[in-house]
Amino acid sequence: MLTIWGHQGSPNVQKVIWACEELGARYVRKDIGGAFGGTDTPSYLAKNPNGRVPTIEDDGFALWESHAILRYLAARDPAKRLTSDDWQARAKIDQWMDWHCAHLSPAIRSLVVLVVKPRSTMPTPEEIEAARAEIIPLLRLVDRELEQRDYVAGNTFTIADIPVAISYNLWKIMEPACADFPALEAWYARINRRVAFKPMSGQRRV
Ligand SMILES: N[C@@H](CCC(=O)N[C@@H](CS)C(=O)NCC(=O)O)C(=O)O
Repeated sequence: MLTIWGHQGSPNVQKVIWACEELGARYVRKDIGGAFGGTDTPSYLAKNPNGRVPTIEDDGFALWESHAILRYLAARDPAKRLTSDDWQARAKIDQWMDWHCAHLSPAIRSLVVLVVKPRSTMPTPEEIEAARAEIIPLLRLVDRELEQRDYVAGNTFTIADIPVAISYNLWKIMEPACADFPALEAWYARINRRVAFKPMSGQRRV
């Protein structure tokens, strides 16, 4: 039985829950991190010395970093439903997951920090605009790519769609009126039809 360590308000934990649900993997989830605390205990740090969530444990094998976990879950699935055996197709999946980590995720996080996370001072309109200006070209890039295919890394749903959808969901929570990305919106409608995504799209905590 797989254990997921991490509270479900965390976007990085949501990625892992979503992949498990897609794969029908049996798991238990243990609340830790955020308001639950507990990530600084010796027993948790022994599993994840980075002291963040998520971490998974699979028959005594501990793994952290949400994208490493997604790759692990996809590789462990005998039918490889969320990845590919073709090395070039898999490289494309990796490319988008790395792009998400390096570019989209930090840009979205800058806006989350300004408009969602509790702060002692109000963000200025200039700060918000600067954060939006980092995000919009990245979303436009994905929008252009999705004009050419149905999913982020190809014509089937893969683990590359998961982080991008979790980030786009956050963007839509923060910017409900901004829907200037037709191909991205069409993809997001396809994503929303996935039963495993429904609980994630309802998440309002960040
Ligand atoms: N790169 C890591 C980031 C992990 C991370 O920063 N997780 C956040 C939650 S989204 C965290 O642990 N924050 C501290 C906490 O929730 O206690 C990953 O993708 O797993």
